[in-house]
Amino acid sequence: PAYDLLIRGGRVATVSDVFEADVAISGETIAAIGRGLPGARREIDARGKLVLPGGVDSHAHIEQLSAAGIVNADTFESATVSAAFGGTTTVIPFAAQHVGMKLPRVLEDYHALARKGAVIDYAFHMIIADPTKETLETDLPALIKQGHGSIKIFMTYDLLKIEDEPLLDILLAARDGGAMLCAHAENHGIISWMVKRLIARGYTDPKYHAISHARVSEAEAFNRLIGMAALLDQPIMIFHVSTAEGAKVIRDARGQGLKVFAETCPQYLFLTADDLDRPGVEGAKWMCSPPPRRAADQEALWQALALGDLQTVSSDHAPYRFDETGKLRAGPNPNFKQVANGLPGLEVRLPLLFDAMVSKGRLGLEKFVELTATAPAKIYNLHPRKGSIAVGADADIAIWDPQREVTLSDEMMHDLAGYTPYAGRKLRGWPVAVLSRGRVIVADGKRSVEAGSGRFLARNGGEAAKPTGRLMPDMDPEQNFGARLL
Ligand code: DUC
Ligand code: ZN
Ligand code: ZN
Ligand code: ZN
Repeated sequence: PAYDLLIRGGRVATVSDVFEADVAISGETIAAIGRGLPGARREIDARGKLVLPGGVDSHAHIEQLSAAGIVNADTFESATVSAAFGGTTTVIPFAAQHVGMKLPRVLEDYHALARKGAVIDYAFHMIIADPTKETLETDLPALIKQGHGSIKIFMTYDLLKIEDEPLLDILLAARDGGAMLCAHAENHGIISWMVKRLIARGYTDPKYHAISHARVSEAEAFNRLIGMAALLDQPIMIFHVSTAEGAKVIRDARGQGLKVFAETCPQYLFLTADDLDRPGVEGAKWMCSPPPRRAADQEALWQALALGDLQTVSSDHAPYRFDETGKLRAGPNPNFKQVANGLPGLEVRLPLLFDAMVSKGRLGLEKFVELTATAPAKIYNLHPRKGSIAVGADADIAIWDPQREVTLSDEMMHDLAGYTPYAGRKLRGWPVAVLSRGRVIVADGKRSVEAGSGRFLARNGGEAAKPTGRLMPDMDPEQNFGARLL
């Protein structure tokens, strides 16, 4: 036979087209796309189904040690299996440095965990929490060259936050190495002040977590980060945009020609702060940072996705069990400040978006493919190997039944959080078979892939991480009395 596998008669979707075609696979890659392709050793009948690129989830916390010393609920195996069940075939989790840790060792440790457990392909963002001279001048350049083309920093969290001056050092190191700089951008002082005031006045329930992350803390930090990145002409990716004002800051920056990319997440499109308003401590299941906001923000974020101000929707998967090992680690009645932040979401990201975008028709199938696969693959320099159905690309494919109706429940999830924030929602459209590099890894609700078969994807920063070449006057020798600063 001409091919190893043929996906016959489905509707194929890319960012620009939807068309009926057979997709032929030889080995690990797509060998041909066309009508009436010749036989293969094996066929999958995809008539009535959609043949989509597997999702690329560019923001997920997996088996990650938090600064407070809690490891989240998943292993690389459970997290990537859950991703696969939801149609995602590439993930970019974090290799997280904490203060005092050497970055090369951090990367070795996360590589070892992923090598052992991952069932889909992966890259890493390197979290920098301790920007020493050694980290920035020796370790980081070497690690970027080894295929880690993106860095992440936090502007908040007591043990992780990077102040303005070291942030400039990190932006410069990213620029010198050609890496993307991703950021959790919230104003730390505003949040700390609000937390203390709320708790001192007895407002300790989970819902006050949403109030503590005052809306302005997001727009303020976006502005500050964008200003610093612009000073150095360094491209940035702003993670998890949650407010209308935050989206506007990004739109304005892009309007000025700055290389600012941004993502949002399903929790900001499908949840609001009211979801945290439940009896007792139950609302802790919906606590993440930034918090879900209001219906008007959801609308603003959809609009920003439609206009291209935001380019991707990632999960920010950060699973903690609702028990004494996770959310309730401080005891059965914690105040909101004592509850670990994060939601499980690797598995439901695509089905939630498919239901909203394709089944209910908001923005449509091509935009779904773009936001969930092609755009993140391009921004993080995994394209054309990942993120699209194209000849020569890895055969990472999700076959969707657009009519399958599923009611989400805690029990059906494959991650180890033990719950989904979306339980009870009825969705139409579900991935019924998922392939990674030509291997069927999930079909008809069954896993058929062994732990550790996912591969590391080495990449440099690529096109998205290249500076624009337009210098601010302060940094331009022709306009700053000849000073060479970059
Ligand atoms: N926010 C979360 O909700 N979880 C993980 C990390 C973060 O910043
Ligand atoms: Zn490495
Ligand atoms: Zn974050
Ligand atoms: Zn995150």
